[in-house]
Amino acid sequence: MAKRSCHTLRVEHLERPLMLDPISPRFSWMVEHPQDSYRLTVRDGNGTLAWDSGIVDSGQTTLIEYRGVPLEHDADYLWTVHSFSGTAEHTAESHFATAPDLSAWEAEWIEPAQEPTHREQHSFMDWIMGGAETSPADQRLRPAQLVRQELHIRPSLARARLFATAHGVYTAWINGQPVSDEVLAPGFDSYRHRLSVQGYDVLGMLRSGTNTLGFAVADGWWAGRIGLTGTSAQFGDRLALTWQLHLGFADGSTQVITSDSSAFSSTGPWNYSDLFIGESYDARRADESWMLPGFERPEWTPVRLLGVDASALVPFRGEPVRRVAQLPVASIDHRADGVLLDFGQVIAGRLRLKLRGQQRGQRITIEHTETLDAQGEWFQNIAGMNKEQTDHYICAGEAEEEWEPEFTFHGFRYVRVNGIGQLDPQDATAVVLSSDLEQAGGFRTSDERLNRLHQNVVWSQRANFLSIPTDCPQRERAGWSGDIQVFAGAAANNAGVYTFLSRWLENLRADQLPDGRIPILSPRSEHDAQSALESPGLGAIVAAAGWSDAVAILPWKLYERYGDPRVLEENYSAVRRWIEYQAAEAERGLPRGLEDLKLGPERLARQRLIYNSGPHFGDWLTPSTLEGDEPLHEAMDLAPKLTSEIVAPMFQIHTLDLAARMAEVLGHSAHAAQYSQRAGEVRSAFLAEYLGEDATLPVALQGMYALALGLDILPESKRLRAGEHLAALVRARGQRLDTGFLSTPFLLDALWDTGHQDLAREVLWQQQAPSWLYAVDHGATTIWEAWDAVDPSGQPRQVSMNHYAFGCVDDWLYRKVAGLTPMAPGWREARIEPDLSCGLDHAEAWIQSPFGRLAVNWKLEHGHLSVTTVVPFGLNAVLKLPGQQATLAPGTSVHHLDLFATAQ
Ligand code: RAM
Repeated sequence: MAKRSCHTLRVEHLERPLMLDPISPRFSWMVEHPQDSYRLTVRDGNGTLAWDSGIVDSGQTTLIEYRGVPLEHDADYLWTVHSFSGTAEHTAESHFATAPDLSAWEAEWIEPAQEPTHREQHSFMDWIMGGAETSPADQRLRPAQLVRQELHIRPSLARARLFATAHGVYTAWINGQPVSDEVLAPGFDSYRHRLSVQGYDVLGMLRSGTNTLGFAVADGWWAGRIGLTGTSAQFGDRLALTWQLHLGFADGSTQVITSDSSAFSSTGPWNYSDLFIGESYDARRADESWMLPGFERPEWTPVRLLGVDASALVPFRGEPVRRVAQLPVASIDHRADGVLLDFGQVIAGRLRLKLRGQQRGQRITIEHTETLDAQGEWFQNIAGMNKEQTDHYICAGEAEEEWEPEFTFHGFRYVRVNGIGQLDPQDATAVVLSSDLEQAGGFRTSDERLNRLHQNVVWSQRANFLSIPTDCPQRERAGWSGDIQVFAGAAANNAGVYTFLSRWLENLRADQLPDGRIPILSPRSEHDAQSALESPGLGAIVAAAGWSDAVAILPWKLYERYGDPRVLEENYSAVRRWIEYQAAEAERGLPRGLEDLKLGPERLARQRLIYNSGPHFGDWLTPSTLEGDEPLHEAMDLAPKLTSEIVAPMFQIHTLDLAARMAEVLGHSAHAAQYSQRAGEVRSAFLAEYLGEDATLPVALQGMYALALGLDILPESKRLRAGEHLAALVRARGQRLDTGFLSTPFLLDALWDTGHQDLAREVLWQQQAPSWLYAVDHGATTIWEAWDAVDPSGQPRQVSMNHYAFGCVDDWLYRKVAGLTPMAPGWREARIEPDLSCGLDHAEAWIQSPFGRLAVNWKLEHGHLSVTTVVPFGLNAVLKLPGQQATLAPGTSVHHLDLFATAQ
């Protein structure tokens, strides 16, 4: 394939976006030549020039801001880049479209005739006590709704955009054809504040004359069972839709058709459809003629009009959920308890089934689970509290029929099908659902276990980047801020996450409380808020150290990886408010042990600076705290009790440090100075209160030292000694890690940076639990929530098998094992320094940087090292090998080194 000299054209990080905010978008492209200057032009749909940058003497290829005439809403643009290199000119062009002006939304909300969904209010305590009683699915669930409206279209249509959203999740069709390949639109948002509107190009689907716009809408995140407690109707208990069709004609005229009183609704083939519980579909009632013009049935009822309300509407930003892969059956077993299918991989998705010659009315039941038990028998690792994960299909009785659920998904590797008789494995496919992000990295080595570990991370990322970043795709599917905060670095290596995470941050900010608290999860419903008020213990937590700090950590990570300061700008004031909340809490509260003591004025002053009170998750799930005989829910309390007082101030300091850096980048130098000063003061107070003479911390856990080192809390003079304490703790556990959620991302670096490189390698290669390779050796295909989710005999526990948090180690694999490290924001500078003593003969990795592909491939053979690197134009890379350092030219380079010679 010929090399394209100018390629990967993006606007606001997206290729050809359709719903762009028309305010000063930024353009980026990639080049295969040294660029001396560029020229950008933007033309509107009529070919009129909206902006001509003129020739700009600059090598810049990323995030160049639009400076033309104000862009229109709901308009199409063509943009062209001319990139000059010497006497050569390279050009490329692309398109983008802007979102309609949602403040001028004129369509009514329409509500299908429906019974409101059954409200179940389960509490955190119900969950702790082993699950609330739930009745059978068909008693508590209701059908999805169909809505149809006929449209009369004039001839000479030249442009057609459908904009739509729902209370619920929807699929739309025009004349029987789906308007897009999106799944579960409009996605999950903090609906009270934000509801995403999708835009679809539907020109090719409409014809002049009568057309039918059809929708199916189901409970989804809006009204269905979601979250840890599986409570229903957390945002509303009724389904509704609103949409506008914007038409442009050849003569230049335009027309807007909206959802209105001419729409009719009915139930269709779905008995019920719930995001968590599953779907029940009666194919005998499937009749696609409702999607076509001319359909009339007396049982269809007019919709109810609810008026216009655009207050929460926002243009959808980012990549929608799609069917991103399909997996064939890896093995099949016809057993007495049903046909057992193994897809060989834990995923989030659903089953597509082809059925042949089934009797009309035959009921097929499809159950899902992530693991079998040690004997290979059916085992539900997540059960109770509306987590059935079971679909039902009632056959139409045709010679051949095919079904895939529409409005649900499951976390699974194994499926048990009942009611089917013989099943040909060719007839079953696992459909993988995920937000459709670009793959942006790869990693491979000469060791299959490490490769599997990396693949496990990628799969957990795929399964949990589903509309929002979630903890797990079966039990909670909640946007836990701590989980994504620790995983963001790894995530950004594997996929283009900028827009996906920026959109989630919009939700997080929308959910910020008036007092500045950033919630532990987002989207956060009224039910979440209410149950925190009513719960004891951990259930009462609203904001927490290391979780809430995601509001600062995530933007900073994104800035580091993508070099885009806008994410800092967007989140800066939310960070400031969170910092003020922490300061106020520090002032108000003392840790439990000090409450009754009479503190001298100096200590009191120090304590008043440190955010070290209140309930937190602390270094959540620290392994040694879970080893006692207590029931799990009590044991889970231990890490928070032991570690919160130290962990919370460390994150307070870290967030102050980040705020100072954010302020610096954003040009708020007075703030930057204030925040560094405050960080210094809190740091000194913390060290005076908690750091012992010999660099000890009051809690002898690996995580405390890993955090103190990783978050740069300690003075330089104490770092090495603290590193020794950490190393001693690691050795005392037999070279096994004993870190929780918050500290795990820092453990290997903390050891490495304080001179314990061999120990870091041993922890990485460790095979006894807790360790990463233990899971790999025990058949994991995703990252587990608990290090010992499967015991040495193969018996699984009732925990999530698909939790990406501990997959944060993937960042280490890219940075240290392969050696790709970003050194300046947006990979403008990179260091390539593989760990040649990591125990491998070969490792390779690539990253899609904002400038293009950066890659390394190193091989060791009999002491001879060869390193091949690929560096894109615009990125400055240095290769560091034992005893030498080289600045790399753009393109491919090969370096050879005789390591025996270097060692002498
Ligand atoms: C669990 C979630 C998540 C974690 C919280 C504290 O229930 O699965 O991973 O962030 O608790």
